[in-house]
Amino acid sequence: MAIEQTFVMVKPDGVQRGLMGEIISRFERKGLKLVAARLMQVSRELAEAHYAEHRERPFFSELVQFITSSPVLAMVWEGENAVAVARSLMGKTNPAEAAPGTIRGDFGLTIGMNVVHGSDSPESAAREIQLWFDGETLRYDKSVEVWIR
Ligand code: DAT
Ligand code: MG
Repeated sequence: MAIEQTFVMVKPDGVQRGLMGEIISRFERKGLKLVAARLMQVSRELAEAHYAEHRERPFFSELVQFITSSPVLAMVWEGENAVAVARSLMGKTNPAEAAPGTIRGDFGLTIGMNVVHGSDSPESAAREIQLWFDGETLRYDKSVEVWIR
């Protein structure tokens, strides 16, 4: 296993519903470290680039419309196996199928508004961190890290 970084976003529904603190708290308690964060209004250009792999899917325009409809909280979280760990905290894509105890399982209802995004692989994470943060993250030590290994 290696220290990884992953891109996580609280989507417009999560921000509007006041779930930012709850979601940040879950990643913090898990032991991941926040190394970049920005509350931002997403441009159509950025939304289309972020979801480029879904360009041909029937829900693409709805997805871009949703992500650009209201601010999102874009973040980078770091830690051992961070990509897979973040995905497991989030739960399945469709909140109706996501297990209780996961973010989508606890707070989502439909696939159209599933509260959070997380990179699906280390390669996607690298691409998304470059796209959203120009690859810039903070490097700092937390004394508690010796207890999270
Ligand atoms: P994930 O966000 O879990 O990585 P994905 O990459 O397959 O899932 O899809 C990206 C987003 O697109 C997803 O979070 C919600 C939306 N989406 C996926 N499948 C959909 C569908 N069948 N109908 C509507 N929206 C969908
Ligand atoms: Mg995805």
